[in-house]
Amino acid sequence: MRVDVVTIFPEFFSVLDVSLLGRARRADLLDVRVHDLRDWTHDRHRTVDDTPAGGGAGMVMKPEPWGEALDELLAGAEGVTVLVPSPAGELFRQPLAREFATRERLIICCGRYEGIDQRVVEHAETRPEVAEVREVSLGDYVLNGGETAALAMIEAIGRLIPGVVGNPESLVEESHEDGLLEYPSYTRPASWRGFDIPPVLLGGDHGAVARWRREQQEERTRRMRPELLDRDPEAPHA
Ligand code: 6GU
Repeated sequence: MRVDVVTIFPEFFSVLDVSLLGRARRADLLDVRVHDLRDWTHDRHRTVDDTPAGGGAGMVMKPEPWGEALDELLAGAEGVTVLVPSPAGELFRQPLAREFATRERLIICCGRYEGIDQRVVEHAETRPEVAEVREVSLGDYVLNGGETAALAMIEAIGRLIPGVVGNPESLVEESHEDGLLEYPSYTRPASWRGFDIPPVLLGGDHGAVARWRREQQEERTRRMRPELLDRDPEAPHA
């Protein structure tokens, strides 16, 4: 998979050199290319923002540099998914990560300030190289820009690409893969500071372990995230 990131803070993405995703990039499983939006400006100050039409606080990212960035990154491409991180987008959840992990090419447009001129999205939707434009939010809180959200999305998507996570079985028994939260995990020692590993996990009865884990998943989900129990786990926007 190739991922192009357009941002005014390319340094933000240096963390993609480390850990699992760094290894995946060096193994050519994941081709992440980070671009500075200001490279597509033409004025001396490399201006990327302007005041909002209609008035109001803050600044809005100008459409022209974004249009030129997309012109260049889309040249000769087809079937590209354009992601625009935004607190006003659809919620990014595990089913969306799974969907985007099947794509050959992603372009992530990281906005700052009050966001990007909406016509950038509208125009991108008309481009023949673009399969879809998705405005996506991490959750109901506000970040200063799309960069942190883009990193989270790249990690959630990237780890689902075959070969990125060493043991694919570890992808199955995880929070949100079956619509429930994960069961709690333990390792040695059996007793630590007066706290014991639940005895069923040490008894060797695999059926009993599986039943206990399922109960724990349901109990934890009811306690932490009761709204998940009423939802179709395959429905990304339910
Ligand atoms: Cl994707 N962007 C911003 N700026 N804030 C957010 C977000 C995205 N998701 C949650 N908060």
